[in-house]
Amino acid sequence: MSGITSFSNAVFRTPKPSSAAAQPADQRSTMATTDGTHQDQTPQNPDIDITQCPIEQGGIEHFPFRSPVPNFPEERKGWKGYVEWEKYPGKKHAAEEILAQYAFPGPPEFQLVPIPDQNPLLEGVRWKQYHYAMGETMKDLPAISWKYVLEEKAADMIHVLQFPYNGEPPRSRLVDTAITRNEDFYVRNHGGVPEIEKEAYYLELDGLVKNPQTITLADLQDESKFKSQSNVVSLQCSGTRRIEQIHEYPGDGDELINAPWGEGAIGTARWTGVSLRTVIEACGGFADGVDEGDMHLEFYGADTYFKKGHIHNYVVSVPWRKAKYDEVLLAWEMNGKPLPKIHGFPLRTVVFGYIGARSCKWLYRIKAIKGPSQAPVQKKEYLYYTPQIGKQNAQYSNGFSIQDMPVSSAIMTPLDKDQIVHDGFITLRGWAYSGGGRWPERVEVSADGGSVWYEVPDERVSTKYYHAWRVWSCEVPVEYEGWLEFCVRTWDNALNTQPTFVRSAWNFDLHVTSSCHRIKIYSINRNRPATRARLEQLEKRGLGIVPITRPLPFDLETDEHYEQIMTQKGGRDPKE
Ligand SMILES: Nc1nc2c(c(=O)[nH]1)N[C@H]1C(S)=C(S)[C@@H](COP(=O)(O)O)O[C@H]1N2
Ligand SMILES: [Mo]
Repeated sequence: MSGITSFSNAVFRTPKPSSAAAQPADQRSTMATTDGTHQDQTPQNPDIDITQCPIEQGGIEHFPFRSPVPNFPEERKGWKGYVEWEKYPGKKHAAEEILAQYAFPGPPEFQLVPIPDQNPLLEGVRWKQYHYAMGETMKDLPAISWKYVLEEKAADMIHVLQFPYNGEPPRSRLVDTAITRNEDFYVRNHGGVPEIEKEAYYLELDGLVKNPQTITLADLQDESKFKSQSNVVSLQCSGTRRIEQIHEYPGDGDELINAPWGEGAIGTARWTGVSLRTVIEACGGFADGVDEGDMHLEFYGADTYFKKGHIHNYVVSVPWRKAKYDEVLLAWEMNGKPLPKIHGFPLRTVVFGYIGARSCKWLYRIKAIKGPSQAPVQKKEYLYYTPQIGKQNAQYSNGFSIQDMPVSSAIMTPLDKDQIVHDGFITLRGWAYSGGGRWPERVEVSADGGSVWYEVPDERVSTKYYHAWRVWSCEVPVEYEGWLEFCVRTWDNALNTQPTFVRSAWNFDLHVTSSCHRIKIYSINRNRPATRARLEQLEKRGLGIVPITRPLPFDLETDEHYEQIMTQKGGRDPKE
């Protein structure tokens, strides 16, 4: 090899459960073992006693608690499940030392192998165990959080992850109404649900404001102190429709894989609260000498978030530039009702037109800071990489930070792979949304994969708002039969539209799947004589035509008919 050291190409193939053991040892550690369990990947310090965590299930009864059981006290009376980490570096450190003594299971592989067909789809074993490991004040959070799912969410939610809870409603119901019912609104949690008593609630305002202060909920709700504001606003998780990227081109298997969302991680509500601007003004504005243009407002959520062996409260920020125009609400009401516990009771931020991640739930503190938050959710997550960036070269600084959501849409009925008997028209229903104060102007659907587009008539698209989606429905002419690819694309008022294919907008962290949403539909057109005859034949026998995968239990035609056609055709074979 002419004196040059040659490196053989390292090839990593999709693991098949039965072939896992045949992989070289260094690769085996990153994948599923034959019994379906997963090996730990956390490097361990050999000098300390490593407590092996059971990895098959997340039940507390199997957890190897340390003795004595740790106790990180709650910060405030009447705030169950709120442990303050950000103010106490020593406490963070102590908690992280405990975490390091466990061999937690690594993230499961659910991209190169299928996501299990069950509900909840994923359990979140390691997340439960991180919470158990923290002892007294946090060990019950997985159970408490699940209790609120059962109490506050619709019984038929698709539980994408049991803990931390991530769930989306059934597709059809989500677009029945332009305003989403609270029990159907998707939930995206990074930790457990804190239980905060309304009377015990207060909000801290500090950092670079002129007069730091604390404000109670009663103060915020007092019209003589703060004028309330109410807006229809959509929240969309930047992971919405991630499953399309996972299916076609898998990406980062970090905690993002715990939110393998379909098209339902979006919802719209009328939120009521006060504008963040008025609250900053009540603090006398920013401190002297501060350049308003640099300012961000950092939001602290009372839940606990574990990341790469570290422990945090949920912290994000938005620029003052956004808050200044009354586009950030401190909300206590969702559709005329107090915020559900799981949606941030008693107070959350609602940031209009931005990714859901900035709308901080269980808000306990707002700190005025220079520039964006350095907390991991803001700095290290919700980054958008180019397709050339991945595990091999990703850095926090070479992705951009996602704020405004782009224009996007989805077909919610029918569902992918549905087989539909129709009379020349198929009804599609869905949502269309654009962030950043833009709104869907035109929704277009196609029954042929995107060559011919039909405009959804304006009267079939719901009311427009600056900061909310529009739900739509449309009858599409469908002459052809067999598998057809239906798709939707939306134009917003700034003339933006959607990338054509998933691949056009693939990114390693699998965020913002904004490409045209595509579904495959099997079309059975009753207007066609042969189809009508076959349907009648089936009906006489009390049979249906779907699923098309089930074979017909009778001969496809009579021998007489076959002979007649063959005679017409001059036989099967040529004469000469
Ligand atoms: N405190 C806190 N706020 C949070 C989160 C969280 O885990 N903790 N998740 C964020 C994300 S990623 C989204 S998409 C929205 C979801 O809001 P919802 O659960 O009320 O629908 O909340 C955001 N606010
Ligand atoms: Mo999100």
